[in-house]
Amino acid sequence: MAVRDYIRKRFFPQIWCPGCGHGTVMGGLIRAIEQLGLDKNEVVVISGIGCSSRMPGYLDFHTMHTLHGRALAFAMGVKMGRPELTVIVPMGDGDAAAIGGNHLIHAARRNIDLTAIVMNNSIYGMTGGQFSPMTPFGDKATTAPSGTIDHAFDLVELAKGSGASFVARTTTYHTKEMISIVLKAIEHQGFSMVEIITQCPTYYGRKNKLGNAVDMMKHFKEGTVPIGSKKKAKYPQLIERGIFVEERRPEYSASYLQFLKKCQGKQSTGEN
Ligand SMILES: Cc1ncc(C[n+]2csc(CCOP(=O)(O)OP(=O)(O)O)c2C)c(N)n1
Ligand code: SF4
Repeated sequence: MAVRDYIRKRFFPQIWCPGCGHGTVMGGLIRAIEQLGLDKNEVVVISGIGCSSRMPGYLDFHTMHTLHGRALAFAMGVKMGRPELTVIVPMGDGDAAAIGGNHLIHAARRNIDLTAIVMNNSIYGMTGGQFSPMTPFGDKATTAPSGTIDHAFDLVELAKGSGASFVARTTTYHTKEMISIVLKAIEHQGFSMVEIITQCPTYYGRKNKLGNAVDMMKHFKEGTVPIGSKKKAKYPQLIERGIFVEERRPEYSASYLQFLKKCQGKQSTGEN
């Protein structure tokens, strides 16, 4: 199938600004699903609210557009009810790390088989450029005209520390790497968190004088290195990309089914 076969053309043109990275992420996700050969009926894409969260509207799978920050809670309900489905959750950095931060850490702790794709553009795009928990210290936003005094999360470390069994980071510049990482994340049986560093030229780029979308993507090229690169030792400010964690651990929806069977067995034998 071609990329257009996975798109709901009736909802085009899409809402994203020219140069926004969210479309590149959507293209990467479609290519990963296509390469995996998944049937459209097997895939559910669930989002909250935000520019990034508009994605399910354009994708021709089973989709849900829910509440800001709560996508993982809805996704967990779907996965528990229909564990055979592949559930993918596109999120913004505000959606995932601010209002939805609690859902993120607990989904990771439980190791439920969901794929969280966090589009980190370092800002709240949809609501006009407020700073998010991923805005770097000192950077500007509409709510921090002189620079934020908050320190940003390292989303990879947060997911690792919370128990996610697949944790990765890539950028919208590194599209081939993005497709291969998203594909592995979907294949992985357990909670996967993929941070994709992406550009919001309209707010974060403009407020911080980072140039246009191409300039911002050049920055992703120059400011990141593959995990284990020697350059990182010399220039510690470089951000690492790649797969940080890939481990097999008991998956939550499967453990729950096993637990149910065990309880039902006890009931039929009259055990407590
Ligand atoms: C409960 C609730 N609080 C706040 C909002 C307003 N709101 C909508 S989207 C958004 C932030 C979006 O930023 P992010 O999640 O980073 O995604 P982006 O738009 O940058 O892709 C906010 C605060 C809302 N819709 N619901
Ligand atoms: S405001 Fe930013 S995040 Fe939202 S569509 Fe425009 S460029 Fe993308």
